[in-house]
Amino acid sequence: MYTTELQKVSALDNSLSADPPELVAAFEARVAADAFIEPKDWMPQAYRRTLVRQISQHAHSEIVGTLPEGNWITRAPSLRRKAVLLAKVQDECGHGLYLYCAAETLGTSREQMIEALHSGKAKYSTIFNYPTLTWADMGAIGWLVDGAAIMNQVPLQRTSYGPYARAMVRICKEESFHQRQGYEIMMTLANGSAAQKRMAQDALNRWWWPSIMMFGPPDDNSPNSAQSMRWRIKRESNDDLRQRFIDVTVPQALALGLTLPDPELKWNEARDHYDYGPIDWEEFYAVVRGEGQVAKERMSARVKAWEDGAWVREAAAAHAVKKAKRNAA
Ligand code: FAQ
Repeated sequence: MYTTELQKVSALDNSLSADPPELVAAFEARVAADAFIEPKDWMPQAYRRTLVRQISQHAHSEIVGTLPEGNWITRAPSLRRKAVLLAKVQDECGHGLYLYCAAETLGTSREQMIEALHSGKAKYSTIFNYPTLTWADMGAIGWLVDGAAIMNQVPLQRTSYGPYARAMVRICKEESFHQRQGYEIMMTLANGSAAQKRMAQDALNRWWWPSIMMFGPPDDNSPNSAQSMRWRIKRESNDDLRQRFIDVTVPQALALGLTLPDPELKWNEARDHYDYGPIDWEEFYAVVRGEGQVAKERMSARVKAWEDGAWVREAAAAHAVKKAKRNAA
């Protein structure tokens, strides 16, 4: 019922040829005052569209992001590691659900968002199109991928759309546990046998650059950034977050006794930051276009899960109808 009302609001928005200037001015004043915009508040159509795009992509990333790790649940090296990995994957499913719910408050149904993912219209993070080859990849994903996700998501706790900001508070708490469990796996391997240390180094070599790319294109080539920053959807730029991630993560790698696969990485006293080598943006855009190493497998796994789960959705819907009838009687 809630969604239906919001869908009406959304339909009304779409029927307007332009946003009324007085409503736009009031909206912008609220954003400038750092007030949250809530689902039933008036908002420009483009703000709504940008939020649905970003939040649904974020939700899809959480769900698709369970696949590389799911691959290792049955092969975790101990019962403790298996239980921890299972809990992490379960958290990520939960993150996806909070985020789909936040996007639904904007008048877009879960089915529409999932259809957009499966038909290739909606994106998900490039990082999940790389294969997980060894157990050390579970360490590297937790440490680097969750580490990058936290760096990006902490500012989103102050994003201007209330339901998204509130979802991010809980997600960030769980992501920091994920980051630590990844680092702990890396610590164990880096302090283990020579073969284990080699495995940790190999995982770092493969995951470093894709993690750096997660923050998105450079600021001067990021078409959505300027407007999203003005609307306070994004609070910090792609490059600033990327730099912060590198500055925090390099000392962690050094503490593990591992080396980073970037010969140009060097502390710059004058800038008070690490300098880093050129990023292969060709690779990034190819993965965004769907040419990632395991992109096809990822999407076919999601489509199969959706199709296999059809009977569960039908049963839940039939149960809801039965329950509503019983309540009405
Ligand atoms: N992958 O103009 P911008 C996680 C697209 S969660 C794919 O800079 P924007 C948890 C972008 O969509 C990870 N596409 O765009 C976990 C746009 O295309 P569009 C996900 C990308 O939106 C851990 C175009 O390029 N996190 O990891 C990527 O202002 C471990 C131009 O880019 C979020 O989604 C990319 N990496 O900034 C789970 C956080 N980067 O849409 C399991 C929320 C850019 O116009 C295991 N999202 N593109 O067709 C954001 O903060 C932003 O959307 C950015 C991109 C920063 C990702």
